[in-house]
Amino acid sequence: MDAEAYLSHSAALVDEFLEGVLPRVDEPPKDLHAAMRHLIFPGGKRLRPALAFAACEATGAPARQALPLAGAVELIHTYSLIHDDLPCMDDDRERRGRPTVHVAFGEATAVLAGDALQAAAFGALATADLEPRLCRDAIRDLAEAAGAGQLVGGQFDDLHCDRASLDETAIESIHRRKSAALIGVAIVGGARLAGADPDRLQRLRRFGSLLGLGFQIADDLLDRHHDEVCSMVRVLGADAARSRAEECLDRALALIEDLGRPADALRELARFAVRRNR
Ligand code: GRG
Repeated sequence: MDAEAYLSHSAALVDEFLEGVLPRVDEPPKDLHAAMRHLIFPGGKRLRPALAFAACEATGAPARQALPLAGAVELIHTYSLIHDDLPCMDDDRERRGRPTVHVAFGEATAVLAGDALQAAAFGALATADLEPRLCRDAIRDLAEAAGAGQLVGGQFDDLHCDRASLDETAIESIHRRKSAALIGVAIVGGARLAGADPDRLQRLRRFGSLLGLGFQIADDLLDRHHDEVCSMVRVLGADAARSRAEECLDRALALIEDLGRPADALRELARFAVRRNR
C-alpha cells in the first residue's frame, strides 16, 4: 500500500474514533462543540494517526490496537493548531483553505475549544480499554510530548527567540520540541499499544525523533515564507535544508531496516513525511 492509500485508510479509522469521543453539536454548549469539531472535520493529512497505526503493525499487531493513542495525538495536534492560529500567536485567518477557529467562532471560544480538545485527548486514552500499565505509560508519554518540555516549550521558544542568535542548532532544538515530539509519540505510542519491548521502543524513539525533524524541515521547505525566523531554509538555504531532511530520513530508515515486511507502511510514510508536497 502506498503512503496516500495508507493515509486515507488511516483517516477513515481515526475519524470514526474521533466522532465517538467528541461531544455532539446538538448538545449544549453547541457553539463550543462546533468549534471543537471545526478543524477536526474535515481534518488534515492525519499523518500522526497513520504513523501510530504503522508502528503498531510494524510491531505485529493490527492497526486498530493503536486507535486510542492515534486519536489522542490527533486531538492534541488539532488543539495546538487552533492555539497557534490565534491572534496572540501566529494570527492566521485561514487554515486548510477554511477560516481558522477564532475567525469562525471568536477568540475566547477558540481558546476554550483548544483546551477542551486537549482534555479530550487524555480522557480518550484514560478511558480506553487498555491494560492499565500500557495506559499509564501512553498517557505519561503523551503528557511529556505535549507539555512544557516539548510542544509548549518549543512553541514558547519559537515565539520568544532572538533572530540574530538563532543558528541551526537552536532551530533544530525548537523543531524537535514543537513538531518532532508529537510525531515521535505517535510512533512510540503505536508500538507501545502493540506490546513492543523496551529495545524496540527505544529504537522507534530515535526513529521518530529523526523523522519528526525531517518532517519539520520539509514543512520549512514547503512554507512560502522562507524568511520566517525559525526556518531551517532561512539559515541553511533550500538545497542544504533538503539534504539535511534527506539525511534525517536515511538515518531513520536505517534504524528500522531489519524490521522486514511488517514495517513497509512505516517506511512509506517516512518517505512521504520528508518528501511530501502538501
Ligand atoms: C500552540 C501549544 C501550541 C503549539 C503550536 C502546531 C504548532 C505548535 C505550531 C503550528 C505551526 C507549525 C510550523 C507547527 C509544526 C508542526 C506542523 C508542521 C504542523 C502541521 O502539521 P501537518 O502538516 O498538518 O501534519 P495537517 O493539516 O495535515 O494536520
